[in-house]
Amino acid sequence: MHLLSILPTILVGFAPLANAFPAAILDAAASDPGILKRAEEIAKLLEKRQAGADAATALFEPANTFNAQAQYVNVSAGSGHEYKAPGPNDLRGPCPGLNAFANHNFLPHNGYASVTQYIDATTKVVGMGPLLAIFLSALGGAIDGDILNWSMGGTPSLAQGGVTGVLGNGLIGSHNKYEGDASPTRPDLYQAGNNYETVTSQFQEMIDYSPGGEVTLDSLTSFRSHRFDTQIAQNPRFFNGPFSGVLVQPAAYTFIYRFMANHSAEFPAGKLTYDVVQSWFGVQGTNKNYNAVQGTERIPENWYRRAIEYPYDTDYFLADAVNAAVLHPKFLSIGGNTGTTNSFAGVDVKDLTGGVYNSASLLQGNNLACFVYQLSAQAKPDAVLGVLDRLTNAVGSIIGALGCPQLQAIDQAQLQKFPGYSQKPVYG
Ligand code: HEM
Ligand SMILES: *[C@@H]1O[C@H](CO)[C@@H](O)[C@H](O)[C@H]1NC(C)=O
Ligand SMILES: *[C@@H]1O[C@H](CO)[C@@H](O)[C@H](O)[C@H]1NC(C)=O
Ligand SMILES: CC(=O)N[C@H]1CO[C@H](CO)[C@@H](O)[C@@H]1O
Repeated sequence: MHLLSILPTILVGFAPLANAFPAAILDAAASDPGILKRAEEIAKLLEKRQAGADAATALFEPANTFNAQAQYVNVSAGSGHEYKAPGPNDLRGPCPGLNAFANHNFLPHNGYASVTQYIDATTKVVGMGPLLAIFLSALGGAIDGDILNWSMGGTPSLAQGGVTGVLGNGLIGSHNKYEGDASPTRPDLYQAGNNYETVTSQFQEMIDYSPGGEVTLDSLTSFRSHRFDTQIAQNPRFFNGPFSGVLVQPAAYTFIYRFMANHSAEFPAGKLTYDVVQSWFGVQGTNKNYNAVQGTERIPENWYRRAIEYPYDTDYFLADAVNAAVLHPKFLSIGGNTGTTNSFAGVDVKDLTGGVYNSASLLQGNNLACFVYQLSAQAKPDAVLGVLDRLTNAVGSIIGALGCPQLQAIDQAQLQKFPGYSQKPVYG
């Protein structure tokens, strides 16, 4: 039973999203026989899934839907959401989506926002599904901030962070917890000394992997495979973490197409031209002469978000992540280089999880989803118990619905031999 699969259907018209907590949604879904039947149908379809990075599109966006008025995101002069470049004290970081939101006043311009603000902005501006939005936003608060608020860049100043005194180190300081290696356009922390600046040559490579004027989910998946191999070949401390690698890395690639593509009646599932992706990434110039200007991520004028009926929620995202892993099984190899280039060694998932999962079973049923959610809850083992309620609730409800096997803890010792894991980051 894949209950999460049908949530987007029942969530149409559900408002306000910020108050939509998973437990309530799941209870409603679980008691409706029609919905259970639909969940079974979707589970069967998923089993028959064809290889192909975008195989999930037909499944999760079954009808061609486009509503110009509802999907238009007005960022023109006078809209209140016109572009404004960040000033020297504004926080920006490794996430182009969040940077752009702050540049357009969909999030506070200083880059420090509350969990609720992140949930609102991601669901409204780009159509992230509520479960994914709650999960990612609450996790940001747990890992990077003071639970309620967190920075999309580095450590906030006291003036930005207010009175709590616990500010967190933001997304920039979340290496191996949230932020990880082999990102699309950002460098690896221990190779380049920063993990957030857009590297022009990596952006150019993404375009080169996407011939025909368009960036697609397939082209992004091939590009990801290339980035993965490149970092193994170039970064002696490359590390593919259990959460940052297995869950966040696919998001960094699929979000580009799923959230940045422009939508129209002709292309209801989205079309991502070079100029649109260029704007979102804050890149100037033209193909072969690009120039990334840090912090200038911008939502294009005349841009239409994904269909209201088809939010990109956890089930859709996980189907994309699994499809990518079916094409490139290495994406699920947890481990890293051992201090020299091309020395990648994987850990045995069985050892890591005390035998609860193994690498073959990760691709079966809901196991991959169970695994990453369970790991996310451990991302901050040093946090005071009890203060993580919001995250624990979000994760707990999702795991409950998936029927996950019990995972008590992961064996961190398995990861210590990788310098990219054991090295303490400069910040964070
Ligand atoms: C609360 C929601 C979100 C959180 C917590 C979040 C967090 C992150 C983090 C930690 C990274 C770094 C991952 C890495 O090391 O590769 C990242 C990268 C990225 N994010 Fe987000 N993000 C969120 C929403 C979004 C949205 C709405 C979009 C699209 C509009 C987006 C697009 C991206 C992309 C494309 C990257 C990869 C950047 C690159 O390396 O080229 N994210 N995000
Ligand atoms: C966008 O906002 C501007 C400023 O408020 C307004 O003049 C314009 O009509 C809006 N565009 C659309 C298509 O609603
Ligand atoms: C989005 O698509 C519509 C319809 O084709 C088009 O008019 C609009 O200019 C496109 N927007 C961008 C930013 O390319
Ligand atoms: C400094 C700051 O923005 N603090 C906020 C943290 O989040 C809570 C809950 O949303 C807000 O009330 C605070 O203003």
